[in-house]
Amino acid sequence: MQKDKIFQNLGLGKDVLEGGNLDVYSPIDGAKIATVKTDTPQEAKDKIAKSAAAFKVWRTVPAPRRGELVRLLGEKLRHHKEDLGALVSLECGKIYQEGLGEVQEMIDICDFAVGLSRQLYGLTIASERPQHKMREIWQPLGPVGIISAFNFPVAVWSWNAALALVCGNSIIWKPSEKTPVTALACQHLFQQVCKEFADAPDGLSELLIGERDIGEILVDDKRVPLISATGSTAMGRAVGPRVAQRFGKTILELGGNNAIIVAPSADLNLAFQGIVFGSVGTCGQRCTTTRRLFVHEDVYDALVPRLKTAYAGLSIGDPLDPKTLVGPLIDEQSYLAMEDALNHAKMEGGEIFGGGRILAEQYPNGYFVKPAIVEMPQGSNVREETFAPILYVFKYSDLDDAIARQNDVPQGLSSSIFTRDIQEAEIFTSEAGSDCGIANVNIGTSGAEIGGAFGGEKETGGGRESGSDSWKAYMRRMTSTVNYSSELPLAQGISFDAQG
Ligand code: UN1
Repeated sequence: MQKDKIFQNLGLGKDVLEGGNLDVYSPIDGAKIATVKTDTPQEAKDKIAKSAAAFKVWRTVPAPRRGELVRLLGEKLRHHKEDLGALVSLECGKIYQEGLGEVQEMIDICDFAVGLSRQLYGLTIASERPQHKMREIWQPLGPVGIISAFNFPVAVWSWNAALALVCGNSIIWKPSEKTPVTALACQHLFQQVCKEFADAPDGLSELLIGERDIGEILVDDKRVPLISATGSTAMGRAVGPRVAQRFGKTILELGGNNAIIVAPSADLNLAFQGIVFGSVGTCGQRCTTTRRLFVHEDVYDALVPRLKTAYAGLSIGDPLDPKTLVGPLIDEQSYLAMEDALNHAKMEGGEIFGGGRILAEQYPNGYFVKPAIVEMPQGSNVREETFAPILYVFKYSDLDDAIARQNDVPQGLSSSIFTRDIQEAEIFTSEAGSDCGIANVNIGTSGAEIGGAFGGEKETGGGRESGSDSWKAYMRRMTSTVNYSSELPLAQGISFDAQG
């Protein structure tokens, strides 16, 4: 699809794409695709004020009616799935199929949130006092700040936005400065939906474009009770304490160092598919990317050479070409980080297959790389996340040892085991098994559905987004006790007789 056609279909005109001060480049060929306007600190503060005012109106709209707005957003996204999917490819470099998948995640979470808008249930709790009723009421929280990364430039926003909106909150989005155009497209689509919907107050969704300083304004603002931030552990380490300092809440979705264990009884065809998609998909730039592989010694020689053959045959190139399986890295910095990590692995005794830049003549400003497999020495581990397609492979002989090594890293996002042995599968998902937020059996580490809660432990940040009861993080829990008697009994049987 042609760039101009994509912009046109998504309603992005020259007023949005030109004349600003932030150049946006496509990672495919390094071509400038837009020069967008960034917000000044004052503009950012004004937008937060607008969002706070919008919240006061939106919180009074009945939740199922709020769901109707999200339903319309889902419809709009269905209509623009191909255009937005292609824009995602163009701006962040993932292949078109994955761009479409990302928009499908947006549609799915909208559907989920519409149902949820009639299910924001609270408990009724037995009171210890006669003729008293105690219940929990879930209340809207306030403006929700959403900070998102370049690698899922639109889906992560939608997980937060759809839930926050049905919960009665306004939303303020600070996208990655590497992918502001997809954010502008989503904002435009959302505004179109709001026009068709009488109850949407002005300022219900605000967009802050800029670098770190603009993000900090959002993070520090007391009017924003919840910051949901997705990105590196370094970013989370900066954001978490700043928000805590003002007693705000956070949902942090940070780094991963995800592993797959392949047991002797595994269906190797399944394992093979899961490993290749998990390790090279989105060019190794998903937070759920498979970064480590523990293969049992009995199946090592049946699996690892096959992976190498697949890696050698991967079609790498223009992500908008349907034949391509691996697009470019986001930028030169990512390429240099990959080179560094490979050099480091070599020093540690790793044997490298693949790696290195390709297509540099055709795309002097695009950073295409061959995904790498690194066979690591006995007993070693890799504890850092490098956001690039590097799969570290370890041989194991004892499952408990493999699980212990899988867990022995600072991150705790996603994990999986391929096995047909029910004992092994159940051990892996037991309290003594994987310590991650996601633990799969016979599917890979990436590509989670939106119906489950998404997020991880340890340095992954502990937050949960999208499905299950993640919505509770976007609301304020109120405990309300109602006395319908003519007495005022005190809890715990305390006697207190005031005279007068
Ligand atoms: C991310 O990489 O930030 O499970 C999110 C997955 C996707 C989401 C990844 N559904 O791979």
